[in-house]
Formats: sequence, structure tokens, C-alpha cells
Amino acid sequence: MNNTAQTLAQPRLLAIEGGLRTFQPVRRQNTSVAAEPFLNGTSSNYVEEMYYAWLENPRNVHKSWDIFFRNANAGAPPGAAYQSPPPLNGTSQGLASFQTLVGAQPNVEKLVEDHLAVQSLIRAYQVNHNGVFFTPSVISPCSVSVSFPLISHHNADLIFLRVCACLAGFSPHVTVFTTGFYGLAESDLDKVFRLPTTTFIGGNEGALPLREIIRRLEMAYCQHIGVEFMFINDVEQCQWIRQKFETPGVMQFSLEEKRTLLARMIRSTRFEEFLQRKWSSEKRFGLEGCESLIPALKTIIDMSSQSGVESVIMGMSHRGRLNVLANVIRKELEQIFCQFDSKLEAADEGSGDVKYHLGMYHKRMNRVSDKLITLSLVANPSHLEAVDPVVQGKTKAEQFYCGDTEGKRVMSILIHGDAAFAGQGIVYETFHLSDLPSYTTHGTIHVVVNNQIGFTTDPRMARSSPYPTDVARVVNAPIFHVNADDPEAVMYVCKVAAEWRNTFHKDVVIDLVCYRRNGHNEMDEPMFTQPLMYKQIKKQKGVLQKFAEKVIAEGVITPHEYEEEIAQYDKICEEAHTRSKDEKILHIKHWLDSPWPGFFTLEGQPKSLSCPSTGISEEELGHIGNIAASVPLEDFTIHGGLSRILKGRGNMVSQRVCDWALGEYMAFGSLLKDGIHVRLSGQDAERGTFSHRHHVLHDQNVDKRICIPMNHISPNQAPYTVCNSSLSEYGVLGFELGFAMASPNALVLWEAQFGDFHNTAQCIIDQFISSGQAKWVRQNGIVLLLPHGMEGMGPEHSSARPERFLQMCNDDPDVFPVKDFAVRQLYDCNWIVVNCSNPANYFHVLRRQILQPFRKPLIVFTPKSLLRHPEAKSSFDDMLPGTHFKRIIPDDGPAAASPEKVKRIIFCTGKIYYELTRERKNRGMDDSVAVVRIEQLSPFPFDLVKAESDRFPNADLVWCQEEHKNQGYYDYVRPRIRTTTNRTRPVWYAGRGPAAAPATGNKQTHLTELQRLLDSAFDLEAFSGKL
Ligand SMILES: Cc1ncc(C[n+]2csc(CCOP(=O)(O)OP(=O)(O)O)c2C)c(N)n1
Ligand SMILES: [Mg+2]
Repeated sequence: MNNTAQTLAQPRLLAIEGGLRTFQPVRRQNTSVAAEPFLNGTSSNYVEEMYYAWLENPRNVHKSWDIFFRNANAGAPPGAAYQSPPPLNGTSQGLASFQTLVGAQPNVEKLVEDHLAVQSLIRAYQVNHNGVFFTPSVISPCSVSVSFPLISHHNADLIFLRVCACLAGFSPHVTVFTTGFYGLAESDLDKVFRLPTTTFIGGNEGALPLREIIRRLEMAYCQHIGVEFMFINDVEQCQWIRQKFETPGVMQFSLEEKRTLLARMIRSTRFEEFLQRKWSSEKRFGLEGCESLIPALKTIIDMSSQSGVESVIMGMSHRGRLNVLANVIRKELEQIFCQFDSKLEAADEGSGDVKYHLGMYHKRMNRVSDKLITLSLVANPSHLEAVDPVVQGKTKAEQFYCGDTEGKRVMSILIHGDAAFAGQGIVYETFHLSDLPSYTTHGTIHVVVNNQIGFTTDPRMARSSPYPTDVARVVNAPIFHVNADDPEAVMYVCKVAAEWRNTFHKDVVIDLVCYRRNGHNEMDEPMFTQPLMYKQIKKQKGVLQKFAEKVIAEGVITPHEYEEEIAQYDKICEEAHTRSKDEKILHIKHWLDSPWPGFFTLEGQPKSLSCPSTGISEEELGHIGNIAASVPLEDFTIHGGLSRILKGRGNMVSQRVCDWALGEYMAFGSLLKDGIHVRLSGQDAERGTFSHRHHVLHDQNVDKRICIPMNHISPNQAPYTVCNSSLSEYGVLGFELGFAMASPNALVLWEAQFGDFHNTAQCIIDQFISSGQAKWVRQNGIVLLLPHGMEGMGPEHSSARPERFLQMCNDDPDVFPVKDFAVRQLYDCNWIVVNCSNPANYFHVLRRQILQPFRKPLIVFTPKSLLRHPEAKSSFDDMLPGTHFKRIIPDDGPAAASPEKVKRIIFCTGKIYYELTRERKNRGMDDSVAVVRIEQLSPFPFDLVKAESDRFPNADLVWCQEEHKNQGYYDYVRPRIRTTTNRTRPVWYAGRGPAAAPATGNKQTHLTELQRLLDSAFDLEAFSGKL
């Protein structure tokens, strides 16, 4: 980099004064140009751009710049490097006469400076996206302080704008960018200036008078659209956007388009009015004030369908959801209306959900493209934005299953509220998935219903960024702010957004700046908290009325036709309402967002209620084991340490045993071979946090060359996806849940780095995983792998909080189920919670996820020290055909041989088993104490636990756990073990006492506690006389 380029990088000119951003004249007029030249402030950015373009190719820039850069590079000081550009009167005298001379022309500086100033002015319009908006903070006179500035007085169609302008102390119709700021005088307005290549305002003209330049910039940037894009560091993308918004006359619509737009506005508006008329006291979170959301979404869908998209997956919260269901997805109106009838009986199992949370799936013909399109709206909880990553995961899965590697056939649209978009961290986490190879959906269109209020809270109290959309800047997504009271402008930005996605396959945001006509819901009084704003809103003419007046005046439609169109839609609503009265039963199944064709019977039931053996053949075990121990690519150098690990695997295979990693390999590999896609995602999941897995091998000599042996199992196998995720739990777990939603024929696993960290994804666990089926009749077979266990690593890396998962299980502690434990119990539960103590059982439980005839979430507390524990290995014999997952593993040692001698049964789960058996051996108590492992905690194996307690009639019953008493499993298992004995035998506790933290930070204390709990577990007198 030479001096010139460094000199060019100067600080920006933008200044912020009292919240109002203005452009200040910073050029020092009296300084000699040669000494302190124009290369300053805002102009420096422009010059820098020019310079880089010139470096690429001198023809990229105007001749005058070419000369300047040559002179500057030849050593001339910047002021002397200029020569006057050719005259701009349209009759070029030919640039050939210009020569590169240093400092030869008088007064050229003024001309160049004026050009630079004009170019800075153009850039300022582009940078400051001044289609500019207002916020309630400026609407409310009691908060005259303008916390969110950038007020353009051009964008004056909304009455608030004028209000806010006055409140903020501006007189309307004053240009923010007064020419004086740039050193340009009134007299310069009629001078002609050459336009830079970074603007399209000229159309076919290369030069324009300044007055016209300003007029066209105002047309492009100061009407009802404000474009934020100059932060995008890609010239092609910036040029693309400029062209879309600056080219004169871009925003023109055919008569047909205007008619369609009006019809859509009518449907949107009259739908809300109809609901209001019929059910005035029901909450529906209406769209009033942002009715143009409906044509916005429809425009995006039309455009996307035209460019080949076949499936659109949408996520949204409460606001306008019923309207979207009715008018975008086209759910039958009677199905919506009947939901307002409180007398409907629920037909499906489960607790159901309120109408504005339910999902939906619909395939229909798109009238504009004449192509079929599938639209789905994913069911969601109240938790705002929680559905975002779920939608992305489902979209990714649908792309994956149809081989759509570029997102040309499947896409997602996310609709947000302004307060939630700014406030909820999951929005940021989801944005950060957008460009990761295993998580990208190749561009999401985000639409923000920016009604400038969140419940009762003003933006100035709700966010610290100027716009609610600023979070999108982190991924360089362009942001199109648009006045939602101008349906044509809305339609235009939606077209551009769809084209953007189709061209660049990147996220884009549409900020629909609107208002909320009513309170947060229809029962709510907004005047309590925003009195002046709502006084203004009451006076505001509805957007449909305004738009209808406009198009009638333009002759697009006659008043009579307009009235007819309204009457026609009202009639459709009335008729549907009549039909809805015949609906007596509410079928939540009609509201499924992800049907699984062929997986269930036509009645939606599992095809059987049995599960085949989950074992596999000796040959398959050997084959997969050998793959796991090999490097299937040639000339691939792996790390020496890894060679040793693979060799160890090879030895295990020859000895017919598995460790934990190999057991997992066997499960994944065998499913893949049978055509089941397996996807494992999580932080550092490829290698495994504990360096045991190594599913991705890295060539030690070639950068980024990798090998995934799991994809070399069989030529017809399903693909294996293993991916290190971004450092997010909420986002990534939501994503994987969405992925698992798309098809029952995939094993989708999310692994936490340590089990502790699942709680930053608590919302996905509570709102979707544990309760999703009950609320939305939607099954999901996602697997959570949560490393858990007290290894003396301190409070933070010890507990996946089993107590919390168990507390959310729906099985009744006091009821001994009557039949078919192995499968029926699984079918009835909300999720399965296991803690496997050996690799074979882990292998079986993973395979059971797919071989059982329904889908349930599976929570697995996975081990850490057991990954390498010599005893925690399984023989191939335990994985052969005919073998199954063991819900409990009974004692099979001396105690079992003579059960009447057994004085105590210790029930336990997980790794404490190995500590207990070692201690038992040391104490010589193998025949007096039986240790029984409960591998499936929930649903609880009542039948097998009963069999064990019956088998040892003279034994007392002890639950032993390493976790603290108020944590772990104790509270869950105790009443259930009691139920197995009809509450005739007490269940004693051997374990750590209650504590606030999951574990001590002191290693010595940890060991002492462990010894103490083992002592009480084997002290046969410990509980005598304590009843
Ligand atoms: C995570 C979460 N926190 C709080 C709420 C309660 N809540 C429901 S709607 C709402 C305001 C949302 O404002 P905004 O996102 O602007 O949407 P709007 O209702 O204005 O369309 C709040 C705080 C919620 N549903 N979810
Ligand atoms: Mg809002």
C-alpha cells in the first residue's frame, strides 16, 4: 500500500448533534489546497472507493480521476495532482487532450472540490437511508427529546411524521442535506456535474445539474422507502441495490398489479373488520395499522414462486397471524372462525393450544406463477422469536431432502415484531447461522411489523439502537425500511427483496414502518400509556381507504367496482362463518405444520405398537467397526495420536468389543446403511468435546482436506452430516429441532458441550421439546446428548440437571401402568430420559429412536469418564440380532445367584454404578448387596423394578446417586419405586446432601463426599430403626 491510499483513509464527516445527524462543513476554506487538500472527511471515503477502482483498472474511473491518481502516484501532493476535468456541457471536447501534468491548471481545485462535494452529497444520501421514520418517542410530546433521529421531512405522508417533525422542533420541508454543508452554493444548483459510477440516478445520462441530482436523490431516498445497504462490503451487491432504487422510474406498476394489490388490501383489512364485528371481545392480535403485511408476503411468495421456489416455510408471532393463515396460506375460513367457538370439543389427544399459535401446511396453485407452491407456518409458543431457528432448521431439512443445495426450491420467511426483533437474543443467534455451511438456508426474507411499540413500551425504552432492524447488519443483510401506509412502496421493496434473495441467496430485511391502531390486543387500552400517539392514530385514515382513493383517482378502478370487491369478500366471510357453525369438533391435526406422509396410518396412528430388535449382524458390526478404525481416503495423513486411537478401535473390533465412541459409530453407521440420514450437531461435535469421537479426520499436510469415514460405509447409504456449530445453544438446538421436524426418517442429534449449557436453550426444551406434541399433535424424534457426571470438575461442568428433565415427564408416579411397558409406555410419554451405563445400551437406544413406530424426543445423559473406562465396554454379543435396549440392567453377580441372602438392593443410574461395584468388591459384599442400574429413567420401568424388588424380598431398597439430594433423580424415582412395592417398602437415600450448586469446586471435598456416600450405601445398618 503506498502513501496515497493511506492518506485517503480519513475519518468520516458524519456528526451527531443532540441526536440529529447532520452533515457539517469541515473543510477549512482558508487553507491552501495544496497544503491541506480536499482529501478529508466524507469525501475521503469516496476518493478511497475511486482509488481502489482505479487500481483495479484505470478505466473504471473518470479520466480526471485517472489523471489525478497518476499524478499522485508520481509524487505530486494531492492538491497539485488535479487537472480540470473536461467540460460538462454535453459536447465533450475529447478526453484525449488531457495529460498527466502535475499542478499545471489554475482553479481546477474548485471544480474538483465541487465534484467531490456533489459526489459526497450523493454518497450521503446513499449512506443515510433517509426514507426516514419516526418513533413513538418523538410522537409523544412528553418525550420531545428525539432519541431516534434521522427525520426526513419529505416522508410526510403519515400524519405522525409531521407531528414528530414539529415536536422535534423542525419545520417541515427543510432539506437535511443542505448544499451549504458541502461547500456548494445556491449558484451551483444549475451547474452540471458528472455522475460517479456509484449512482444510477442519471438513468442514461452521465451528468446532471445539481438541482436535478438532488431532486432525483430525494425521489430515490426520501420518499417512502429508506434503504440501508452501504455497510455491505461487496461492490456488486451495493451496485445492485443502488440500481434497484435509484434508476429513474423504477417504481411503476401495471394496472393489473395495482388491482391485485387493492384486492389484497381489501382482504387483509376486511378480514380483521369481520373478526372484530363477530367476536369483538376476543383476542386476535389484529393487523390494523399494518394491513399491507398481507400484500407484502404475497408479493414475496409470487416473486419467489416465479423464480422456482416450490416451498415456503414461515415463522411468525401473534400479530396478524390469523390474517396470514386466512389470506396468505389460505386456510379455510370456517376452520379459523370455528376456533372462536368455545363449545368446540377437542378431538385429538393432548392439551392443544390457542388459535394464534397453531401451525399450518397447505399446497396450492400460485396464480401469478401458475406453479404449485407449498406454504407452511410453523406452530410456535408465546415466546417471541423462539420459532426463528426452528423455521430455519425445517427449511434446511427440506432443502436437504430435495437436494436443493442452493436454496432455489425451498425458502423461509420470518415475520417479526419490532420490539422482539431488537430485544430477543435468539434473533442474533439465528442470524449467525445464516451463512454457516451446515446451517445456511441460502437467504431468509425477514419482515418486521414495526408498529413502533411493544405491548405498552416505546422504542426509546426498548432498545439502544436507532432501528429495530440493526441486528441484521451483523450479517451484511440489506435493510429496506418502507412506509407501510404506501402499499405500492411496500410491494416494490418486497419485489426487490425476493429478487435479492434469488440473486445473492443472502438474508434481507423489510422493515414495515407502521402503527398499531388498537391496544396490544383488542381488549387493551393504549391510551393509558401512549395517549397522544393514540389520539393521532385515531385521526389517521386507514391505509385501505387512502390507497383506494388513490387508485380510484388514477382510474385504476371505479368506486362501484371497489364497493363490489368489498361486498364480495364480506360475503365470502359471511358464508364461511355460517359453515363454521356446523363444526362441532376441533381437530388440531388439521393444523399440522409438518405432515409425515406414509409414516402413520390414515387415522394418524402408528402403524404398529411394537419395536423390533435393535441389534445388527456380526458382519455389520465388523464392517462398521473397521470403517471407524480406518482412513478411507488415499494419501491422507492423519495425526499420530489419532493413528493410535484408530488402531485401538481396530483392536477392539478384533476382540469383538466396543467403547462408547465405537458403540455410537455402530448405531450411526447401521442406520445410515439402511438409508436413514443421521445429523449430529453441536459445539465441537466433530471431534467430540472429550476427543473421543473423531468423526472428521484432518489431513496434516493439506489445509482443509478432511475425511469423514462414516460416509464410506456403503455405496447406497444415506449421507452423514456432522457439524461443529456456532457457539449457541438456543439457536442451534432450535435449528436441530426444526430439522428433525421435517422427516421421521432421520436421526437428528444435538450435543451440548457440557450438559450444563442446555439451559441457555431452555425455551426450546420447555416450549417445544417437552410439550410440543401435547400442544400441536406433532411428534419429534430429536436426541439431546448431554454430558453429565460428577468428576470433580467443579460446579459448572458436572450436571446436565437430570432433575429438571425428569420433573417435566408426564408419567404418573403413583400409577402402576397395566400393560405393554416396552412400547405403549413410550408412546404415551412426552419424552424419553435415559442414562446408559454401557456402549451397547447407548447403541440400542439410538437405534430404537428410528425403529420404534413413532417419534419421541430422547434425552441422553452421556458420560465423560466412562468414555475411556476399561469396564464400560460392551461385547458385540450385546448388539447382535435379537438384542434390545435394556430399560434396567439387573445384577447378574453372586447376589443374583442367591437372592434370599441379599440384604440390600441399591438402585442407581449412570456412572456411579462403576464406583458402587468397585466399592462392593473391596468390601467383599458381592453376595449381600445387589446393584441394579435403571437405564431408562422415564418412562419409568415400573414392571422391571418391581421384578427386582420382588426377587430380593429380604433386601432393603436404596436409591444411590452422586448428585445432591435436591438434584439428580431421587425425587423422581422415589415415589415410583414405592409404587412398585405398593408403598410397602421404604426407599432409602444414599448420596450427597442438598446443595445450591451442582458440585463443589474443591477436588478433595468432592472425593470426601463420594467416599461418604459410598459408605452409607454399603452400611447395612445405616437406615435401621429410621422409619
Ligand atoms: C420472550 C417473550 N417475552 C415477553 C413476551 C410478552 N409479550 C407478548 S407480545 C409483547 C410485545 C411484542 O412487541 P413487538 O415485538 O413489537 O410485537 P407487536 O405486538 O407490537 O406486534 C410482549 C412483551 C413474550 N410473548 N415473549
Ligand atoms: Mg411492535
